[in-house]
Amino acid sequence: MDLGAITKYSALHAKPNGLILQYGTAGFRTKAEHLDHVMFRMGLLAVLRSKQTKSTIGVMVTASHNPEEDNGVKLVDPLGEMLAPSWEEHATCLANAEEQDMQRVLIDISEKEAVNLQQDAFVVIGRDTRPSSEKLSQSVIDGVTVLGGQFHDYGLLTTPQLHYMVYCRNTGGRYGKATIEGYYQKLSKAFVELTKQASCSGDEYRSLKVDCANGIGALKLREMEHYFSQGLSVQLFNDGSKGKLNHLCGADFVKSHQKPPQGMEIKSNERCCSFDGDADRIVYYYHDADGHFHLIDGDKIATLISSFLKELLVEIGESLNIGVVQTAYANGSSTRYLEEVMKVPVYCTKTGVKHLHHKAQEFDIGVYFEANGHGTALFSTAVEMKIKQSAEQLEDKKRKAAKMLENIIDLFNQAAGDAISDMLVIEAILALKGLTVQQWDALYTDLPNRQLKVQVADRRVISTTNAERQAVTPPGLQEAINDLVKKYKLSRAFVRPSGTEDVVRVYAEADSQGSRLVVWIFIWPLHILLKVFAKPGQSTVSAVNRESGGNIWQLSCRSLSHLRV
Ligand code: 16G
Ligand code: MG
Repeated sequence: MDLGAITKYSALHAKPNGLILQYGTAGFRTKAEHLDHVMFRMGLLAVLRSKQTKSTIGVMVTASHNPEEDNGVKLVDPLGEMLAPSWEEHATCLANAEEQDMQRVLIDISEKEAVNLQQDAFVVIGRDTRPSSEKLSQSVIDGVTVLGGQFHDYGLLTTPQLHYMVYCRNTGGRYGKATIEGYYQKLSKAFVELTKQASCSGDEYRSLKVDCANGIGALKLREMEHYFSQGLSVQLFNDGSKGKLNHLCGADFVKSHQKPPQGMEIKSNERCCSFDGDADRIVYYYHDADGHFHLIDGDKIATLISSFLKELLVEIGESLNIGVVQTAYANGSSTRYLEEVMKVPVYCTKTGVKHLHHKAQEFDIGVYFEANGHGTALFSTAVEMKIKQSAEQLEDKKRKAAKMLENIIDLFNQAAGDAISDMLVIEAILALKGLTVQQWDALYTDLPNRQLKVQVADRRVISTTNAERQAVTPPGLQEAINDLVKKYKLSRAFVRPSGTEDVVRVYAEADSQGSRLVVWIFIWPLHILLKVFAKPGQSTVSAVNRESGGNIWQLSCRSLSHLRV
């Protein structure tokens, strides 16, 4: 390690005074102008991680669904996975080190992780379309080169495409070719093969409106569309030609506002979907004949996919273990449908892709989705081999199902949830099953639900357990939530500190007999409870009444009294 060079170049990427950042759920994220030093230092860290794992490491410059002015960075581990937790701590430590401590911190990390500094290092870099991304990715490259690492800059890529490249490079090309062309060809070939087998291939199955959040998804989908146009025609909206990234559009906007994006004309019963700013999330939606908006989120996507996979396994005659992984945000109706109707086991993990991904790896086939649209399916190596053999050996009908499964496996991006790949999987399944978007939506009815964010003095006073479904501290908070929840049918509520913003999130759902307003009335006392518990020493009900001007608690209890169990 040339410590002199590191000091010299680090000074050119100086850390703003007093700035403390944390490697959160999906890396570092903040205003772009505060990130130059973080990028340089993540270039350094990627080299150390690459030397330690003797593998290619990825660095993605993006802030996903955040406003255009923000940016962020995350490291991608050898199998396309999120960075290991112990290295997240090193990332935080390195990002926050004062200039004079940089050398010591780098040496500390190398010693703790037994990094062989003589080992070669290779880093691949991708970036989204934010105006700040190009310069910031150059700072990553500065960091990589100063530590003697080799690199390949892919330039503009979706986040899941970078995960795919890392996975391909570390598996000797077995997963696919580590080029953008290789990605397009692998997915499109599988998709076209699948849709060829669909008996219903009328126009309504072949066209889809896509809101690209004015982000990288538009660019990449446009490059890719002619590869799969035999099976699907896509009409792109919010393609970045005029609107601002993630502004009033994209998967996050549609999911959290439960309304369509701006800039998209929707006729009744037309199938539409939205990507987020870095194209690793997708949600679907449509307007019914009465003009009502229907959102089809990650939960319903997981249901469609896992049902289809299960049906194929039955046809092939294989009894493999298939599991679905969700988070606390999954709508109670989806969990009930999967467990009781589909008879598929469901597991719950903490929020954040890495938690779901790791859980899903425990199954022969693990399908994971967050309600917000992050997700994919993972297949164990043994399953992939078995299905390949079956596709060659079995008799006709079974062979057809095995061939289908083989193509579906190829169509998923198993390195990370991927809006483009998920979109093609969904389109293929709908075409093969002859399902309209309304029929898909009708699998079950979501319980009305609401989410709020609450600003408290220190969100760390809230800690949780049981996959974030129960509050451990402050004492008494969970009991107060329990008291509230047990008054309403099929109700569930939880609070958790956000991993990406300085807020606490509150979620509530209840069978409110069609009235979404009721859930609002249910969630407000939770909001106030949080504020109260953040200031210990007050009696709950009196403090809630005081904070709410004396009537929210009463109002909520009265309005919901007819629903009490
Ligand atoms: C990040 C996570 C996402 C999670 C969200 C929750 C990844 C790639 N992304 O966007 O999975 O749902 O954060 O944020 O892991 P929160 O902790 O602020 O609620
Ligand atoms: Mg994203």
